[in-house]
Amino acid sequence: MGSLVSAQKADMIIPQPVQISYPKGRSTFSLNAQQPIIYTAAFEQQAIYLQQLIHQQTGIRLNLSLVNDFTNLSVEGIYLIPETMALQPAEGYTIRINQSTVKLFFQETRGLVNGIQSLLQLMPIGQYTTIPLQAVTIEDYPRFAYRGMHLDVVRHMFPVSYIKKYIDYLAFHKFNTFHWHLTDDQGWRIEMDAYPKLNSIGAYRAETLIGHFKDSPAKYDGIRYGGFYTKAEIREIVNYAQIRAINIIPEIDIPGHSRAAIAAYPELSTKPDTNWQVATTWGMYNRQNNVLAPKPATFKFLETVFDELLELFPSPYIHVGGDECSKIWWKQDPNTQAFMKEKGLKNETALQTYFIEFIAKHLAKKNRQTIGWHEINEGDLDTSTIVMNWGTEKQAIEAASKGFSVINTPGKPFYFDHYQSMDPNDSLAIHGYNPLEAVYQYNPIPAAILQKGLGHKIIGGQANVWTEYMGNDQKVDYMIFPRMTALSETLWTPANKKNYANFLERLTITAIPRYQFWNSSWFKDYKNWDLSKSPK
Ligand code: TNX
Repeated sequence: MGSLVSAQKADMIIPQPVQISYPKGRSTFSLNAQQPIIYTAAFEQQAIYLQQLIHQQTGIRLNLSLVNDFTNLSVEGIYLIPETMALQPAEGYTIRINQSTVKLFFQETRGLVNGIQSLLQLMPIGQYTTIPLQAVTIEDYPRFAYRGMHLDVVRHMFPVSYIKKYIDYLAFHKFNTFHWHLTDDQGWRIEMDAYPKLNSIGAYRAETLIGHFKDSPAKYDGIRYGGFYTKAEIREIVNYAQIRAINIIPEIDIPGHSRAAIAAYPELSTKPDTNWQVATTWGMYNRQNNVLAPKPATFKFLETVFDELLELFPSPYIHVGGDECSKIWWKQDPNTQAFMKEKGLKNETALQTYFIEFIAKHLAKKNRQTIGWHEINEGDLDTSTIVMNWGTEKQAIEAASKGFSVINTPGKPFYFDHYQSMDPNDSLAIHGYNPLEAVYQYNPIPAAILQKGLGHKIIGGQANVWTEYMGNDQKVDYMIFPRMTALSETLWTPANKKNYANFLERLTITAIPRYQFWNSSWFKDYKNWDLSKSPK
């Protein structure tokens, strides 16, 4: 048990805060187990969360002290103080440390959780009895309102314990959104009562591709693969995320990427007589019929399935996918053509818009807003839907110019399924080169959007983690770290405060010891792969 330790400097916090100031003189607060965490009833869960994290990280177990108000500040301890007046922008917090108190001010749970992360970064990792915290004032709030990480649990599935760990990664990095990709061609991963075959059939594939999907001949492992999250598990995860102020946006991907649903209920497809299977390979676009057919049974299916989803997820936003919906299957199907004629839909793009608007209207009735991948605005879509751009700046500019709010997740550089090195021996990835520095330097608001005065249309950004080539948790960790840490700063820190060299120092001092503490993998060779290397 060591008790001699130097305070971690606030300058080492990641993502970099808006403002840090040190008072004159050199006072410190000595944290020890005699001091309580002092909180009001509304924030009890976060007080317990802080207590647990300090204990895990330092060995010091603080007591909890519930108060009605903060008229008495004479006790030495950590005060969690909600403010009634809006002193900082949304999700902001202020930390004030002097020799007798640590005060964390906030307006909402998210601000408190963000402040907790900074406070923990002022403490070392290890076993201690006393920790000196240098007197400091930190005033902080995010640059973007939407700061997300996505995870595909279809191509490969991960245990509930890992989903929780992933949510902890998000909280540490001051993200506020977990985008959970729950259905796709290769599996349906969420329990559904009204359509049980989505689970008994749709949740399992006969086998999985080995190697890259462009390899020829294609090789398969011959092992049945799958599973799904039960409603009880999902409730547990949603609750876990709520304590950490992480909103979970669930995605059910329609009208394309629907092979798993079609394998379970072929009557929803354009070819009900075909013996459809859950997909066993990757990259289905245009290669296989994976689209829902427009017919009454399908629209009933969509309403029912999304209603079950809404019962589980309190999120104000629901993701309906909408990406890579191949139009050829609708073109070839006489019944679909008859439906289009009847509804006056001039082409298949208009039919895609019809699908998205059908479900968006249904969700709006239940006070939820729809998000879809950028292809949803190929036609003439109502701008109340939020566009998630996975293309280039071009698609972001197009959507913002049309009046959509945009979440920017450009393939370059926010796809963490792409390579982060050009080392031919690097672990298999889909393609590309998105090194750490590219993630750090990317401005989520493209210059052309700023020039048009549409900067406010970019509500934030996100990295997407498609798991075709990530068979287990360690591989996911390897692909997201340290890029996720860079992304956190890209989305949080004011653009004029960012500095890559300084980031790398904080990465080494603050973030990497956390990866180790969490027992997580990461890509260690990040310093050798930067923007000066040219892509393959
Ligand atoms: C395209 S990005 C997809 C995913 C794949 C990904 C691989 C998007 C909305 N759709 O289904 O996993 O490429 O990078």
